[in-house]
Amino acid sequence: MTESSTLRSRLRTAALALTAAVVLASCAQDAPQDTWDPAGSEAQKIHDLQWPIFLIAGIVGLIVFAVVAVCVVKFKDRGQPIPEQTHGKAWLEYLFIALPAVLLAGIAVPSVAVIIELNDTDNADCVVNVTGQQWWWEYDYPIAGDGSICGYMPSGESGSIVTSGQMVIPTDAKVVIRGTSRDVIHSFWVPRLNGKRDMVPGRLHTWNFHADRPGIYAGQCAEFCGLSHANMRMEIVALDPVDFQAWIDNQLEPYQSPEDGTLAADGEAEFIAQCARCHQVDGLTDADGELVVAHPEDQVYSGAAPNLTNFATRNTFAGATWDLLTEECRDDVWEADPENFGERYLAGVDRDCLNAIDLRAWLRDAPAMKPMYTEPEQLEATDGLVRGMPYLALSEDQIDSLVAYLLERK
Ligand code: HEC
Ligand SMILES: [Cu+2]
Repeated sequence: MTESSTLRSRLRTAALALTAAVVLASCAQDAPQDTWDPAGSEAQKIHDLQWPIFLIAGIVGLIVFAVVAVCVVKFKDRGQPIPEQTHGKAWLEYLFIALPAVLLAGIAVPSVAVIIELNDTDNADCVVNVTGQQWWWEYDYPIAGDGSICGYMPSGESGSIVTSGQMVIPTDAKVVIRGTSRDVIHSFWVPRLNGKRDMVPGRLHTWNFHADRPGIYAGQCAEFCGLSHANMRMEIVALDPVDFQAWIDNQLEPYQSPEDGTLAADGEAEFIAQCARCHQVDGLTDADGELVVAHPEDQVYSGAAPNLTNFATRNTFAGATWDLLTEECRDDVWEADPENFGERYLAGVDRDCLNAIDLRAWLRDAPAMKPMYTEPEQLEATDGLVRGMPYLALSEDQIDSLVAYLLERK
C-alpha cells in the first residue's frame, strides 16, 4: 500500500467510528435509564457534577490529541539524524506536575462534597428494606412504632407489606432504602434517581431516593451476580401522596378467598398444593382453616421467593423483566401524564390487560424463560436447593386456574 492510501483508509475508519458514535448516541433519545435525564434530587446532584467534569476531561482530551497529532506529523522519521539528547526543561516538568494536580483537586473537591451529601441518609420520610437475591429484588416496608408505613398511616389496620420487582414510593419524600443480599453481591441502580449501591450479604447499605414526579423509573442490577444477572431488573414507581395512601390501603386489605366453584377457587387449591411451600400469600388458609405459611428456606438457596399477596397490583414479574400488562396497557401506564399516572398504575392488572402469554409461559416452564440452576445436576453445590423457580410440570388446566387465582390477588 502506498502512504497516501494507508492515510485514506485510516481516515475512512475514523469517519466510520465517528458516525457510529453519533448514531448510537442518538439511539439513547428516549432511553428509560438515562443518567443525563435526572428525575430526582440525588440524580440531579450527580448530573450537575458530571457536566463540568466531562467538559474539563473533554478539553484535556482534545489538547492531548492535538499535541499527539502535531508530534506524529512534525517528528515523523524521515531519515533525519537523531537529535542531541538533553535533560529537558525543568519549568515544563513543574508545569506538568502542577497543572494536573490543580485539575484533579478542582474535580475532587466537588466530587467528595456530593459523595458526602448522597450518603446522608438521616431524617428519612420513608424507609424501605430492600433485599437482592438471585435474581429479583424484594421490598419490605417496615412498620413504625405508631403503625405508620413509609410515613403514611394506613386507613385500616396496619400490617406487613412485602413486594417484589417494583418498589412503590411517595413523591416529594426522602426515601431511604436499607439494602442487603441473601446470596451474592448485587447492586441497586435506578439511573434517573440515583447512582449505584452495592447490596452485600451480611451488610446493611443505605441509599437515598427522591422522586420529583409520579412515574416509573427503570433500573437493573449492576453487579454481575450469576446466570440470570441480565434478567434482574427493578423499577421504582413514584405515586403522589393521595395515590400512595391508596396503594398502602390496598396492599393491606385483608385476604379474600375466591368465590366457591369458580376457576380461581380451583387455582387457590392448586396454589396451596404446588406453590405455597415457596410463595407467601398473606391470610391464605387451607381447607382446615389453618394459615398457610411458606417455607422457602427449605426450597430455595437464597431462602426466599416473591410474596404474591398482591401480585396483580404490580405490572411486571420475575425480576421486573417481563410485563404483566399487554403492550398497549403498559404504554397507557408508562406514557401517562404525571396527573393520570397514579390512577392508571393503581388499576393493576385485569383479564383484558393481562400479558397472558408470558405469565403462562412462566408457569409452564420458568427456567426456560430465565436460566436459573434448577436442574438436578446443578444442585450439588447448593445441597439440593434451587436458585430460582423450578419446572413444575403443570397441565394447561392447572395453569388456567392458577392464572385466574393470581389475577384476583389485588
Ligand atoms: C421451589 C420454590 C418455588 C415454587 C414451588 C414455586 N415458585 Fe414461583 N418463584 C420462585 C422463585 C425463587 C421466584 C423468583 C424467580 C425470579 O424472579 O428470578 C418465583 C417467581 C414467581 C412469580 C413471579 C413473581 C414476581 O413478583 O416476580 C410467579 C407469578 C410465580 N413464581 C408463581 C408461582 C406459582 C403459581 C407456583 C405454583 C404453581 C410457583 N410459583 C411455585 C420459587 C418457586
Ligand atoms: Cu443481581
